[in-house]
Amino acid sequence: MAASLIVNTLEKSVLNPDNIVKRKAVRNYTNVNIDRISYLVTNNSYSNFFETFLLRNQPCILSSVNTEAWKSRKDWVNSDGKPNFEFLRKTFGSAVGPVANCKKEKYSAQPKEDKTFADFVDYWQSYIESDYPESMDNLYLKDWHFTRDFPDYTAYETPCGFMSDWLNEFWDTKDDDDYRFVYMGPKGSWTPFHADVFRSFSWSANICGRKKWIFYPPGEEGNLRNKYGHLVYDVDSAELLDENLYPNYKKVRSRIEVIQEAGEIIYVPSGWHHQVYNLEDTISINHNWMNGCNVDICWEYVKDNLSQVQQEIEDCKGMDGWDQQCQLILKASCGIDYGEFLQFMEVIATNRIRLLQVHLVHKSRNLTREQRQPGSDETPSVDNIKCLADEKKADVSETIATA
Ligand SMILES: O=C(O)CCC(=O)C(=O)O
Ligand SMILES: [Fe+2]
Repeated sequence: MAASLIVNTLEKSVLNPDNIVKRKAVRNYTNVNIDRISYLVTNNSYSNFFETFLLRNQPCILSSVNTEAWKSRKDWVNSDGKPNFEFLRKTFGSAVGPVANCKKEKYSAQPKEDKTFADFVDYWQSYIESDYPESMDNLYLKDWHFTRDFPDYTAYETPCGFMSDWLNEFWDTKDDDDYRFVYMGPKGSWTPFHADVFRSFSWSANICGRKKWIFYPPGEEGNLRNKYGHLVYDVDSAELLDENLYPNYKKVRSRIEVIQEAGEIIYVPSGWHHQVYNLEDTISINHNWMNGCNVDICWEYVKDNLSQVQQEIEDCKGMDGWDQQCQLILKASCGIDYGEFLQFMEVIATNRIRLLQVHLVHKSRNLTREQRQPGSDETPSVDNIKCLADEKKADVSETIATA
């Protein structure tokens, strides 16, 4: 399908510019300061969470009450709050995950290589036993697709506020990827400055250990680029003070630091750039996710990326297959192309239309026979009922709220 047709189809749907304007109106980052990262003791109602944090795109921390029943918080952690290495090695040792070297930088990223989990645990224990020496690498197991590797081990329950997750719902239908991760790293491991994939939301729960998060509200990242337009790798590095290299650094208005304790969950809104340090040996569960509250931000991001790609290869615009080439580069650089984004929207829309149909059939069943419209009492298909059963209650209220 031609790119312009895909854009039209997308923008007439949930990406309708009128709705985007309405959503933008409630996002206000100008008054954010450290005191405004809300702390929620118990997860309040979905609609409250939806209005206050998802729609407004504002961060918050949920207390450890929200994770205390999780199996991972019992099985993976010793009574002294340290990782239970014996249990972890015995149960998950054969799995393979990407391990980053936090003391190295290559092409503005920490170089990564795959390791078995058993090897990673061996390294981690010897690093602790040697008292984290300067001479040893600091290795960080990151973006490990734990749920994909151990689908029957229910390590955690997704908290209610994060359940409307279009991204994982879509990728589960494709059966080849997901955005559910486990991170494990020793004291001193860290994640360089970034915003999340496609500008999705993320949530991150500490199973044990503590993290320090540094946030910059959307827009501030422009002041953290060097004169060549490259985002700073480490927001704590002295190079930012070089006015010649970072001419806009002095314009930064808002930097928010917060410590996340064991058991707490942090919600990272769309497009908020952040840098993260493990202050102790730390294990966390992280999801990336997207829904009607941030899909416009993600779509804008994909569109901006395409424009950049088009500019970069503008000199060969006349060539056959130029559009397709741009889409290929987009997929490689951004993780998704226009065709896949459209497919994503179609799957999500179809699931929600089914939900609404079932909802209407149920509603009509509650009407008296005389009140019913002709044809409104047809039995929902097995497919519809299955879909309703699969969907969380949270999604119904969101569908109605964003429709
Ligand atoms: O915990 C980390 O090291 C990084 C986590 C992160 O960037 C995220 O959850 O978005
Ligand atoms: Fe992140």
